Amino acid sequence: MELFPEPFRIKTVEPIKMISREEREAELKKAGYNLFLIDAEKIFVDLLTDSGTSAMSDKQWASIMVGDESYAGCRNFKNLEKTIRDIFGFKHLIPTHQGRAAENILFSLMVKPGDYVPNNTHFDTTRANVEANGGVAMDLVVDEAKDLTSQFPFKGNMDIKKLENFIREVGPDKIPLGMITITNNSIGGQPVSLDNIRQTAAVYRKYGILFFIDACRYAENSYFIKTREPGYENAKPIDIAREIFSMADGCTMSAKKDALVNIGGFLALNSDQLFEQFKQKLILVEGFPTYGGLAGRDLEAISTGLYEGLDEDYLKYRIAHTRYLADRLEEEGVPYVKPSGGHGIYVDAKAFLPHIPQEQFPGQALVAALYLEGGIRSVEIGSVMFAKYEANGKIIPPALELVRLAIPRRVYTLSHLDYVASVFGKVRQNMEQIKGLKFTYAPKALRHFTARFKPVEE
Ligand code: P70
Repeated sequence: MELFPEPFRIKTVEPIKMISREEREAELKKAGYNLFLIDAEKIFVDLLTDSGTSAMSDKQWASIMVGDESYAGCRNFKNLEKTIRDIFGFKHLIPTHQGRAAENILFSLMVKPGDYVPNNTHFDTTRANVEANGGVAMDLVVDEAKDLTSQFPFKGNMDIKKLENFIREVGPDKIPLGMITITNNSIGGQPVSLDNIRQTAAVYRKYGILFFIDACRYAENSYFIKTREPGYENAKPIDIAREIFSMADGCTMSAKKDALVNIGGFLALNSDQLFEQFKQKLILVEGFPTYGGLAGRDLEAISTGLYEGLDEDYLKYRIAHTRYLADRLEEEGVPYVKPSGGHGIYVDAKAFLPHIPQEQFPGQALVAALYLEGGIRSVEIGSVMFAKYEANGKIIPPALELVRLAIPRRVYTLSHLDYVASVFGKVRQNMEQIKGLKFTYAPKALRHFTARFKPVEE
């Protein structure tokens, strides 16, 4: 296995502490077996998300110090606008406090009841924002995505045939915009090929549909294109990114991922007319157009982070680091979505805990077990997050029941990852004792954030 050591050294450390098993057990019960409801100080290795959890560089912290906090016309906005034009090529920038605020502005102005929005796979906040405006969020990912063991290099791809059939079926006038999410988070952080983005763009263009990219992990996606797509092995990630976005009309971005900051996002686009509308909405819900939902210092840290996130040495380390955890889990006999993704490993909870039926949330049960055994925080991406229900209340479970181990950028060392793999080994030894869960409280939308559970037999 080729390892690529961290292309940085550590200048500041943040102590973490392991509490006792008894304390962890009490914390779990108190939180209703929902790890979102446990205090971060009670966690040892936090793999809940790679979003907003990056370690900023010395240069990014220096950027914070050159923040210009003028209400209007701060220099950091100009700088970020320049960066966005350089990397993404879009004319207009709408800075928001995070990705979902960009989604809110985009969909609330473009989607009306009865509309459809196609995507390879909508992320949950994207889906919720489409649905909140009366739209239908349609997922049209390739079939390879459903085969967890397939080594297909671009499992995140859009199924181009399904996309075109879908547009014909509902009619392009019912589709105010089409999207693609890079990388495809919900199915395992799997990349989309440049060829597939090109074909997706061509289909949208053919039917006169605006094309927006959900760009959260575009840098990791660019690196996968470089290493997996013939013809790009000598291209720089930044040039691949430029090529990707040259095919789109705009993008939504959560800067909390590949821009390596702890808060921030944006919407970027070419249309002057849409920009005018989005800008008015931005003023209403976020702030004046030259800071949006952020402070000047945040805008500057994003500018710096966008370039660092595209650095080839950084990306080589990032992808090798994630693959290291995959290889260690493989040694422990843990089934996960193959090939390993960009920002995390997605464990197949249905295969790992075959004695727990889907209606008893095997993913959530595994999340709880990993915390109890080793103080690890992960997140369920399965029935808790995505199940639908028949009118009589019967569950319609999603195809996949996954547990995501998201890896914060530049934060954990290889020995943290070794530790995570060893905890899986221990959980496996006592697997039969792990019980399924049932809801004691479940809100209607985005329920995974606040739901509560208890073990089934209680
Ligand atoms: C994650 C976070 C956010 C996200 C995304 C894509 C492809 C938009 C957004 C929204 C959310 C999360 C999930 C579970 C636990 C904690 C956090 N993804 N599009 O970790 O962006 O969060 O900035 O509003 O992945 O995957 P934002």
